Order: sequence, then C-alpha cells, then structure tokens
Amino acid sequence: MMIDDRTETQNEGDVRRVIKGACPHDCPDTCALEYHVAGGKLLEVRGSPAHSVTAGVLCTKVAKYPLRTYHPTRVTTPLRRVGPKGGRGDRQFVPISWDEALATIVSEFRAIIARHGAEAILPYSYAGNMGMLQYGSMDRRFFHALGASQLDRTICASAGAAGLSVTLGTRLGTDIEAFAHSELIILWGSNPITSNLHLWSRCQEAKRRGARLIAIDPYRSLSAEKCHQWLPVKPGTDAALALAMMHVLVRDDRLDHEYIARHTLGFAALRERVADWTPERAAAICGIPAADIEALAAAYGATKKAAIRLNYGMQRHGGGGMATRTIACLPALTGAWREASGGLQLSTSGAYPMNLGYLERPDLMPTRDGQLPRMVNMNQLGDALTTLDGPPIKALFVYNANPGAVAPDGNKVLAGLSREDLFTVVHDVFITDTARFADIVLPATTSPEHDDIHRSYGHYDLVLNRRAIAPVGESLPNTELFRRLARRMGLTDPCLAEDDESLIRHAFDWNHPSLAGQSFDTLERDGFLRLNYPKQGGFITPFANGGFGTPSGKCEFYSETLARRGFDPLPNYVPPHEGDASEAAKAFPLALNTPPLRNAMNSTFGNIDELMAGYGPPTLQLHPDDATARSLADGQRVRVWNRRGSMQLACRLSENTRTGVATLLWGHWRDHPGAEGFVNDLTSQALADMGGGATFYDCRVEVAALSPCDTR
Ligand SMILES: Nc1nc2c(c(=O)[nH]1)N[C@H]1C(S)=C(S)[C@@H](COP(=O)(O)OP(=O)(O)OC[C@H]3O[C@@H](n4cnc5c(=O)[nH]c(N)nc54)[C@H](O)[C@@H]3O)O[C@H]1N2
Ligand SMILES: Nc1nc2c(c(=O)[nH]1)N[C@H]1C(S)=C(S)[C@@H](COP(=O)(O)OP(=O)(O)OC[C@H]3O[C@@H](n4cnc5c(=O)[nH]c(N)nc54)[C@H](O)[C@@H]3O)O[C@H]1N2
Ligand code: SF4
Ligand SMILES: [Mo]
Repeated sequence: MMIDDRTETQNEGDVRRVIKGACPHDCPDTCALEYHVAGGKLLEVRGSPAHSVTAGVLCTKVAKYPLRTYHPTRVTTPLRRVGPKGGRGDRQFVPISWDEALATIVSEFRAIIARHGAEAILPYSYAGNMGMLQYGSMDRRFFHALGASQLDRTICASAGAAGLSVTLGTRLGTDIEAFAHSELIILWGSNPITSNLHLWSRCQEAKRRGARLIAIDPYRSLSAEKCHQWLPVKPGTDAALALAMMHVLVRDDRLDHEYIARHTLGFAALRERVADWTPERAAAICGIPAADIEALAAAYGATKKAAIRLNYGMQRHGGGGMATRTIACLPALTGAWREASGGLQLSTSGAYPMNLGYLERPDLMPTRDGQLPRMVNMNQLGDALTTLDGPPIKALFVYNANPGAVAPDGNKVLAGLSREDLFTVVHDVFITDTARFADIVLPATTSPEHDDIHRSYGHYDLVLNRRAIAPVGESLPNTELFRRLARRMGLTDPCLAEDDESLIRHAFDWNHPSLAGQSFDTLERDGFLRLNYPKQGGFITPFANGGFGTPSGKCEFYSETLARRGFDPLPNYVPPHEGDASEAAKAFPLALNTPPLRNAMNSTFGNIDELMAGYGPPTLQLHPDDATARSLADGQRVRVWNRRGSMQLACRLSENTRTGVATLLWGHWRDHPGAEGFVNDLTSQALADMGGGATFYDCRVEVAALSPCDTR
C-alpha cells in the first residue's frame, strides 16, 4: 500500500518526509533506503521501490532500523571507564563531556608519541559502516598525519580478492539482476538468503523459469535447503572440486575454444595441470562422490547460462586465495562470460572509480629511512597486543569494528584489551564486547544521522545517503570525530578540516568513463545511479568480450604475477592449515564452521532482542554420526575446545551439517546466557595463502559431553 506523504500529517509541522538513504552495513546488496521521518523522528525505514536491485524490499534487520537508532542502551554521550577493564557492572562508565573526552585522548596520545613514537598507536576499524566517508576518509587522514601504525584490513575478503584479481585482473562479476535468467546457478560457499537477499530473489525467479540450483557448502544452509542439490564439500577443499570439474570439461571437450583462444592465457599448461585431477582423486579430498562431481561438471558444461555465486565463506581457509583463483577460471573455459546470465560473481567492488588517494591521503604518512609506518594485520590483533614490540602498541583506537567479538583467537585479543598499560578508545553506537574494555567510549551516529556516498560489492550502483534526523544525543559521525581530534592534536593540514559535502563530491572520479554522462545532480535527485559498463539485454556483462584487467588483458590460467611472488602460477589445491592431514586434526577431529545468522550482521545486531530472540542461545550443530561416536544426545550440553580456547553450550543433532563438521551460527555477543566462552575463542590467527586473509573456518575442535547423557 502506498502511503501518501501529505496524508500522514499528525500535527502542523509533523508532515512525514521521505529522505533517500543507503544501507551502510557490510552486505553486498547496498540497498537504496527511504527514511520516513516526522517531527524530527525516524518512523521507519523502507527499501526504495525505484532502485531496481532493492526493489522495495529490505532484510528484517534494516526494515526494523528504528529499533537500533533509538535503542534504550545506545551510547549517547562520551563515557569514561571507572570500573575494571572488561567489567559488566552498572558503574562501569560515567558520562563526560566531548571536551574532556577529546582532551584525554590528546594528552594520552601526546605522552605515548613522546615516549614510544606514533607507531605505538594502532587504529582498528572495519566495515561497521561501508560508506565511503564513514568507512575510510578523515580517520585515515588523521592516523596517516599522526604516523600511527597502519592496519592491514584483511578480516573478511582479502584472500579471495587477491585470488580473483590475479585471475581476472579486477573485482567485477555477473550482474545480480541477470541471475534471474540463468539456467544453472551454483551457490558456492554462499548463503544468499542470509547474506545476499536480493540475489536470492533473482535465484528464485530463475528457479521458477526452470533453472537448476546447486549449493556447494559443508552446511545445508537456509539457501542450500531450497536448492535442487546440496553438495556437502569438506571445508577448505573447493579447489580440488574445481580442478576435477575442469578435468571433466577438458576430457569431454565442453570448452569454448574460441573464447579460450582469444581471451585466456595458459590453456595448454592448465590442461596439463588438470589431467590427473580425476573426479576420483578430488572425491577423496573433498568428500563428494565422484559421480556427483561428474554430474556437476556435465551440468556446468551444458550451458553458458551458468552463473556461479562465489561468496567469502569458501576463502576463509589456508588455501582460500588459490581456491578462489581456481574456481574463477571455470567461466572462461566454457565461455560462460559471454552470457549476461553466466559467469561468476564474488565481488563487483572493482567497478567503482574511487578516489582513495584523495579520501585517505596516504601521502600524509611520515617516512623514516624511506619506510612508511609499520603494517599490522588485523587478523593478528591478539598477537599484536600481547607480543608486538619495537614499539609495543600502547593505544588502540577502535571504530566501525568490534574486535573483542569478531577477531580470531579471542582469548589473546581479550588478554591484550585487558592490559592496564593499553589506552583504548572505542567509537561505537553501543557498549560492545570491545567497548567494555575501553578507557574512553565515544558515541557514534547511525546512518539516518549523517551523510555519505556508497559503492557496493554486489551490484553496480552508486547510492547516496542523506541525513534524515539530527544525531541522537551527542553522537558524532566518524568524519566529524576525526576532524575535531585533528584540530585538538594541533594537526594543521587543511585537508583535515574538509567538510563531508566536499568529501562526498570528491569520493569518486566523475571524469572516469564509468561515470561518463552521469552527474552528481542525478545521484542527488534519484538517490542512486548505475555505472556505465558494457551491457547485453540491459545487464552488465563485464567479460563477454574479454577485457580482463590482468597484465595480459586475458583471464590468466597461468599467472606470471603469482610465479614472481613465489606461488604456483597455475590453479591448484592448497590444503587448509587444519585440514584432514594436519597435526591439528589428530587431536581435534572435527572442523568448526561458523557462518553468520540471518538476523545478525557480524556482531552488529546481536544486542537487538527483537531480532535475536528467535535464535535462543548459541548452539553447536553436529551430524548424528559424529554425535553417536561421542555418545551425545540432542540438546545435551557439550564442551567444544581446541588449543586456543573452549566453549560450553548445547548441541543439536542435525543432518544439515556434514559429517566431520560442527557448525555454530554466530552473531550473538559474548557472555550470552546459555553459553560459556565464545565462538572466536576457538578460531585461529593463521593467515590464508594470499592477501593476509582470515581463516575463521579453518579451525579444528573436539566435542565432548559436559555431563552424562540425559536420556529422559
Ligand atoms: N545476515 C547477515 N548478512 C551478512 C553478514 C552477516 O553476518 N549476517 N555478513 C556480511 C559479510 S561481513 C560478508 S563478508 C558477506 C559474505 O559473507 P559469507 O561469510 O560469505 O556469508 P554466507 O553467505 O553466510 O556464506 C558462508 C557460507 O560458506 C560456507 N562455508 C564455510 N566453509 C566453506 C568451504 O570451505 N567451502 C564452501 N564451499 N563453503 C564453505 C558456510 O557454511 C556458509 O554457508 O555477507 C554479509 N552479509
Ligand atoms: N567466527 C567468525 N568470525 C567472524 C566471521 C565469521 O564468519 N565467523 N566473519 C568475519 C567477517 S567476514 C567480518 S567482515 C568481520 C566483521 O567484523 P566488524 O567489521 O568488526 O563487524 P561488526 O561486528 O559488525 O562490528 C561493527 C561495529 O561497528 C559499529 N558501527 C556501525 N556503524 C558505525 C559508524 O558509523 N561509526 C562507528 N564508529 N561505528 C559504527 C557497529 O555498531 C559495530 O559494533 O567479522 C569476522 N569474524
Ligand atoms: S543489510 Fe543488506 S539486505 Fe539488509 S538492508 Fe542492508 S544492504 Fe539491504
Ligand atoms: Mo565480511
């Protein structure tokens, strides 16, 4: 039902207004929003019906956004900690003024810089807010000008991004809207009902048109349940499966010879590589019967309208970069890139002509002996806070992130956060699992309270976010916080005072061909605009005629870049660190898989009871065979542990998790009633093969009963 703005008048002056926004969360869909506001209050948030990707539909989390913006536990003033680090008591924090908060930060920073140098300060941020400004602009300028340690932002996608880039030369992929016309969709390490809702609606449309849907996933996710087939791959073994698919495609000549000749590099070497990757060999590694691999390859080779939705789940492993690269070779072999509804999508974020140099100003960084400030990999925060020297980290400044929950090897992270000699500042909307350890907590705005401009990693549109209400309490956007801090620190470069409107207008290169004929005015008027890329039938087709961004301009089956970096230049299988053959697997036979809950967004909505209540406490899903082998019954309390940590919770017996794999859907905060310990106390700081990526799902555990089996 359409609601007419003007008929909603409650009082004079309380007319409902609709302001255009963008969803800021770490989700490929980057929905175009409508903030409905009256009397200065956010009444509701709707999906823009005019934006074709959003199509007027939002996920439950954001459809209920006023719950977050007006949550009773929201931080509304700066706070100073008076309780113990990590404490949960009522008198953990007391309100202070912005003036006192900034003065404290400045005096601590100055003292630390004087004693240890600016590298003793570490910013820690990720994608709590994906807007170009709030994700990374004034904050980067500030820490660059200070000469603070640099953070390598690797917690999510960097292994896959590296693997994809080396093969395709860029991060582009199949148009989300074209999936509706595919004949075969492979959800590969992807659960779009949870994490890519607007792709799922296109998958459903394709299904109605007769498409076949196949999920490759160790867990029968909400999406896998609705596919025609679920292939329960062993975690971290996807490259073996892809190599065997290529073996069959080559053996049975299901190839597009013309596409291969014109648009790929190294086919002869690839053919040799896959010659001994028989389905039987792969079956022994990835736990999928050879006949199913044959059938998968045959189905894939039978149509060019075959689209692979690769998501980041499959690259959170020791071999994640190589696995992504290997799978990314498939559509060039069969020529599926020729069809708008074929190809592959991992990310589309490479499409945007971002002015990162302008936004982030890396040139502000000081050099010493020609060296930039050191780089700290965010996946190894635990080690960085507890063992790093020369200089040690003495100040941690957290914003857009919640490492006390999301970072791996949580016991080490918490040990670091507990250090009495570490000065910690957290800028957030809530007292998160990290903020409990902060010396100073600063209140952050939510999206309806600030301006921003957004790219997407799942479609090809720019989306504008306009402020719809005044900041709640004394909260400030990230940009304004760092402008104020820069001024108080006495940093004088004029770029540290640039306002948000100017940043928004400079965030993208409007002279780039992908924005030719487009203007900021159109974006302002509509709230979104689509980039110019080659199209077929109205859908963007990034590689229909080649045009890869690699050094050769081709899809590189053989990569000289990888060879130079000491990697295997050809697609290959790199086993997970804690795979079947590893030392870890001897003591800890189960692989732990911890993908996200639908109503959570990493840890972001974990405190909104209305969203989380239906899930109850965290539970560990075990295959009945694995439970029987341990004499465990459904609902029984178990201990799950490895050398890094342990957790106690109830187990659920379910054939949705394949044998050998325990699955724990995450999104809850620490100390959730009904569970002791936390999911990321188990996960590892080990890095993936490429991009310094995280390996959350490369994690072995053992499970045992906490109490004798209750057989009532
Ligand atoms: N509701 C919700 N949406 C989200 C998020 C969230 O937390 N909640 N997170 C956001 C973020 S940060 C990201 S990065 C994106 C993408 O986030 P992803 O982590 O890609 O999200 P999922 O779509 O859940 O896909 C993960 C799937 O990979 C599977 N998997 C685990 N290991 C393997 C493996 O070795 N091989 C294969 N084939 N599959 C494996 C898991 O069982 C799971 O079903 O989603 C974003 N969207
Ligand atoms: N076990 C396990 N661990 C995982 C994963 C997994 O699948 N399993 N997934 C990993 C992945 S893919 C990712 S991307 C990371 C996510 O890690 P993070 O990016 O740290 O994600 P969130 O937990 O959502 O925390 C974001 C925080 O930013 C805050 N925030 C939101 N908007 C703003 C703003 O405008 N300003 C400020 N200052 N703060 C804001 C939110 O309130 C929230 O507390 O987690 C990783 N951890
Ligand atoms: S979280 Fe994703 S699906 Fe939900 S509103 Fe935001 S962009 Fe859309
Ligand atoms: Mo992520």
